[in-house]
Amino acid sequence: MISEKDKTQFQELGYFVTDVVIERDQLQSMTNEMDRLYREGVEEAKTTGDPKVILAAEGRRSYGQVHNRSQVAAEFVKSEIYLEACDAFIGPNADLYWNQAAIKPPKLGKTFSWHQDSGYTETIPLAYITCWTAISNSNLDNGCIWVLPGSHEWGVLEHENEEPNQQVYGGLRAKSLDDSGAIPVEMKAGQVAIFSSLTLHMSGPNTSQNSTRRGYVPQYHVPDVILKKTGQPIGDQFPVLRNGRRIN
Ligand SMILES: O=C(O)CCC(=O)C(=O)O
Repeated sequence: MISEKDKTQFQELGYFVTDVVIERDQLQSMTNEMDRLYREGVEEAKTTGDPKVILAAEGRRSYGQVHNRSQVAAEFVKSEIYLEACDAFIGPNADLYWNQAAIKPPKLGKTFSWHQDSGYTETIPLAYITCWTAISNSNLDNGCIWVLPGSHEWGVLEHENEEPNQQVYGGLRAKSLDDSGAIPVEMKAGQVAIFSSLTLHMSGPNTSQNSTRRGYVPQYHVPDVILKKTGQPIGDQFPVLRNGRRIN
């Protein structure tokens, strides 16, 4: 699934995009799971009776540690494409480091600003991989991701806090960035954008009328990864590959 050309592009530009590599029935199962998480979040918010809390749940972007809430996801994170990517870019031993369902509902889905994943959490060792998977079609209208090719070679940039507002989710954003070389990564359902945790990326708003953008975003790292700031273990630490073989 991953060619020598893909590997070279990953080394040189910090990212590449696969063909459609996820089967249709798997996409449907993951869609169902992501929609369930979204529905559960909204239902829970409704119990508060607070319109602000409900609106926040309706526009919510991210659901973490999906593998703990979905057996389908716990299997899906061991899909062949991910294991191949681990073997190519992490090594024969790899763990799921973090995973999230990244949902952008129509009209409510906002911009997620430029950042490096390593800008959020610096780990030892530093670099890991993100496998941004289009569970539904992802395009400029519904808020696809953008990348800055070559930015994986810029080191960890300084990031600053960004307050949420009507346009952006808020969180951390890379400081003083020239994003003139940015390119949108439009994907069909079943394609995967594989990039380094040092590659700068962002995603735009969902301006569509009725297209929910569903991304599933597993990240992989070496086993026993440490958070630099604390010296403590960090992440899902969910083994997927040992000695080049899938963990069952
Ligand atoms: O899915 C998105 O919109 C962006 C997700 C992302 O960049 C992240 O969580 O680091």
